[in-house]
Amino acid sequence: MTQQRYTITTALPYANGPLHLGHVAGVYIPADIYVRYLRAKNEDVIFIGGTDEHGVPITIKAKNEGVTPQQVVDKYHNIIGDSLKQLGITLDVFSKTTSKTHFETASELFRRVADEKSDNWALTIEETLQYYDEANKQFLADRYITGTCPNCGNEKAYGDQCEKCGTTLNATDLINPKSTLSGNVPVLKLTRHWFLPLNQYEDWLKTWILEDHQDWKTNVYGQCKGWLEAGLHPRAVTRDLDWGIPVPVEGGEGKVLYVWFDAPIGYISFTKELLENDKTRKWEDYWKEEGKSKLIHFIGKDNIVFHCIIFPTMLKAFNDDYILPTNVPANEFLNLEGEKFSTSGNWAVWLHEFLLDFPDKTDVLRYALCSNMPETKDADFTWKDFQAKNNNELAANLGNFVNRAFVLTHKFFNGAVPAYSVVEEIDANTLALAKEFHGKVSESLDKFRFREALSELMKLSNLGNKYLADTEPWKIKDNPERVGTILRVALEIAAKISVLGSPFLPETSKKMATWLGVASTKWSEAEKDDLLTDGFVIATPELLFAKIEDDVIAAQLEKLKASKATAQQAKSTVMPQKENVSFEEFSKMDIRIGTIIEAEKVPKTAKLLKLKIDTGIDQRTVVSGIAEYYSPEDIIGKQVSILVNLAPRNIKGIESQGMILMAENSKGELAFVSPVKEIDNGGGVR
Ligand code: B3M
Ligand code: ZN
Repeated sequence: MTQQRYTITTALPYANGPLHLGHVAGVYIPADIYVRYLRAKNEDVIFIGGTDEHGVPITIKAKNEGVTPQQVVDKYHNIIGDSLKQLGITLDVFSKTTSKTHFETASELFRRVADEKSDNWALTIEETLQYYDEANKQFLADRYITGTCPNCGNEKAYGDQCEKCGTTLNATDLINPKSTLSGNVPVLKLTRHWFLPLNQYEDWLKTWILEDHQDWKTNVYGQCKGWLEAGLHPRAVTRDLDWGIPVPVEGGEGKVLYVWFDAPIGYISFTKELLENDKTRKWEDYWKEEGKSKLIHFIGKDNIVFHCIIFPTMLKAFNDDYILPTNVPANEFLNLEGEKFSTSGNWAVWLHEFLLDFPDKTDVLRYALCSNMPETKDADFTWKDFQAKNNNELAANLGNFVNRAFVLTHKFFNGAVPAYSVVEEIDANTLALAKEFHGKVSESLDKFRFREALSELMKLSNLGNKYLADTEPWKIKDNPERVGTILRVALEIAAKISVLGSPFLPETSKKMATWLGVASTKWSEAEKDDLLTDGFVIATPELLFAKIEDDVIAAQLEKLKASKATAQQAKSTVMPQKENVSFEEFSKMDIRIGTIIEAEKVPKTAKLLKLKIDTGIDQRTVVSGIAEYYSPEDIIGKQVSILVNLAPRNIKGIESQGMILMAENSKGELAFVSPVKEIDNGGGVR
């Protein structure tokens, strides 16, 4: 059979943080299962991945951490790449959009469509009004502007989106816009940008997607339909920003390619890097029509418009015989314990941390995420469910079946694979049923129905368990031929599982194949009834899946809650800066150092202390809400700061003549603001 060629891509995550299980379930697990399946079928596949290293998310992270964007992306590129490798994601290349080849490829393709004199000229130029921060002398990317959402009133909406109600916004939609760089109100200023005129491609896109690709997943097709029916508009493909690939044509000074223009081109650049020194294959085989490669993008739902509408339009506009995606099996989102994953809120299970805590449970994670993949709607990862999947499904079903077949073979035949003798009806039926799973799993995988495919695999294991329960070989006396046939059927089922399970549970499958002496794990082998060799001595069985105890799960839940609490605290510690005051306004406040000479509780109150302070000017009474933090006997003699010209106030019937200054931490606890060396009472604070 001739090989089909495939170009399989995984979304390029921004290199501004590590991967969490949401990324893994939505993109990498399905892509890797699919690729392993294709390779087992002997197809010609390249599997492309890498990190997206441009765009505002990176510059914001750099700014927050006080490092350069390059430092940010280098750090996370490595963390992400290492964790994917450890999870067994078999990418052929894992590159980055800051690579030289990518820089050149993206620049060249931009030039190709931006050159007014060329036949491939496709972009338009428009002058638009954009928010500008006069203090920082720069145009503001949407993420650098916050304001009130016109839809829901959220005061912290961004210039491109309100994260509270989910509405997509234009920066100019925001009420009371503010620059996050200076805090100032930005002004509108003219700027020039290159646009991809999506509207000109609308009719073509409608035919290509709505008519020719009705086979796409309904969630993907539906989103595309929505976009196309709403009508497409020209979309800017350049930005005023100093991090990215510089616009490589005249008039582009100070501007960079929009990150969503350069990032998908990364798939092409990375293919070039992969095949750079390959003697037999060239990158064009996988990207140009003549290679007849099927292009499949694995992504999450928030990237659908970019991969189904914008990138195909770009490929078309390049006018150079590029292939278009055959399918874009995008997934919905995975939630965590009922809430959305949140990087800033630290509500996440990070892949690299999972791998540290459970280094030998990569297959279990793959299983848990695949059986709960957000294929058609959002799904939820819970630690309890992870434990249940391991204990009740992998250990109790699959592990148990394999273990029983192995133990019995060792008990009755010293581990040698028994030959078939008389095949009774139940054996023949079971073998016939088992044979069907090759087709069933394949069919589900061909349709990108990964959950269904995995559940078929588990049904094969059920079949094995049921067969042993029905035939009860351990009860058969004086009929070794009968026991032999039964165990042979059971072992053949295990062998089939090792082949059909290899895309899902690669480590487990490999172990099983080795233990059983399965010579070839090519996909077509699973159609046979005799994958095994008579007399081959199978390995002494080890436990395939160890149970996960309750305390391990409880510890993970604790960790999750604790990290969320830390994130909340970090967020709430720092109050936003108040409005500016003039020096005159500040100087009106008369703050002095004084010494506490008397202190007592204010009766019938929990928080108040009545203090007598020697202010250097006089001795006066001040009521202060500090009783939860200081007891009267401990503070006599302490020096404190006091605002002496605060108008006297009556508190619980006592005239309070001034205010003691207190510092407050994130928990709301108070502490005196005292001089670090003794100052004469009456000394001024300025
Ligand atoms: N970096 C957005 C994301 O991480 C973007 C994907 C690019 S794929 C070419 O979801
Ligand atoms: Zn809103």
